[in-house]
Amino acid sequence: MPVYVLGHKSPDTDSVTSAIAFAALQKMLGVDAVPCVQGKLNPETELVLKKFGVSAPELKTDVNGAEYMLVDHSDIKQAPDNWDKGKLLAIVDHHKLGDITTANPILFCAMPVGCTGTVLYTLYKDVYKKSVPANIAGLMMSAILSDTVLFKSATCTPEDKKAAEELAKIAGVQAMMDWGMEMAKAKSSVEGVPPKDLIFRDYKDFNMSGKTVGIGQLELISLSLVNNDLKCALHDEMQKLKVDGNRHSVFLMLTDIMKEGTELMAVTDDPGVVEKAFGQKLVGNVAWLPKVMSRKKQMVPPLEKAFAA
Ligand SMILES: [Mn+2]
Repeated sequence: MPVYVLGHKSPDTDSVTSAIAFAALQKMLGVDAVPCVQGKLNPETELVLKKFGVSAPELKTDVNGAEYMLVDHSDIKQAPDNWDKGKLLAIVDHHKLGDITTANPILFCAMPVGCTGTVLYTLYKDVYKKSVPANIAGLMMSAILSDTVLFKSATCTPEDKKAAEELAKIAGVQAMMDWGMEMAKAKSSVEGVPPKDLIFRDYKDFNMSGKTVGIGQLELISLSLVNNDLKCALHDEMQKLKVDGNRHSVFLMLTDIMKEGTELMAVTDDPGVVEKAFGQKLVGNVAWLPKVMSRKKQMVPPLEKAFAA
């Protein structure tokens, strides 16, 4: 019976490439591991897989009765359906500890670094003493560039930079930062993409003091890529999403990776939470948050605090 390796819902580059890289490591250890994704790939991830000649993992959103491993999350809201009706064998992650629990002992490896790819590099190199295949190294390096926003994010650690540089050598990539800019451009593409798909490109639901809070993020090389018409369309979709999922709030971070800040769009039952969390009032459903680039480190913790207050 295969063991499925899955990243989170609304997969980003780290979730997809970490499923591939961890499945490859498990295969080296004799496990019949199959990498999977829980949703459509974003344009950046597609570009990354193409560059390193790796095919897209199969789609799987339900683990009922299956053996499986998780990468890049440990939150129930981001996990596959029926996570509690399958057998979870391992978690490799770099987020805050989520609410998934197990009846049996599992392999659990989480580190406070900027990317699951960095954790996996440690597993390959230091724990299992395996060399990383060149194409897998390319995927892991790309994930680090993506998750750390070219090493600019508040989540980036020296370990991430070191891992990316070593992986670039293994992958034979000379101009790592040029490749990072190419990826950022692909990540920024909004033209012709339905607004709903843009919201779900990098989207996560959170449980904050018993309330469902959705936070999407679009990383852009320029905020000007999202014009007013598109903003209105995004706002309409956010409203629908809020009603459909019985959510308390839906936020969309429009993150300008060059200016290093986020324009936060909000649809919420309580606009006061934004002011409580960030000290900024919403003006026409938006607020500019200077220096905020990381959902994990700069959005979720202050919002959680505001919701708990
Ligand atoms: Mn990640």
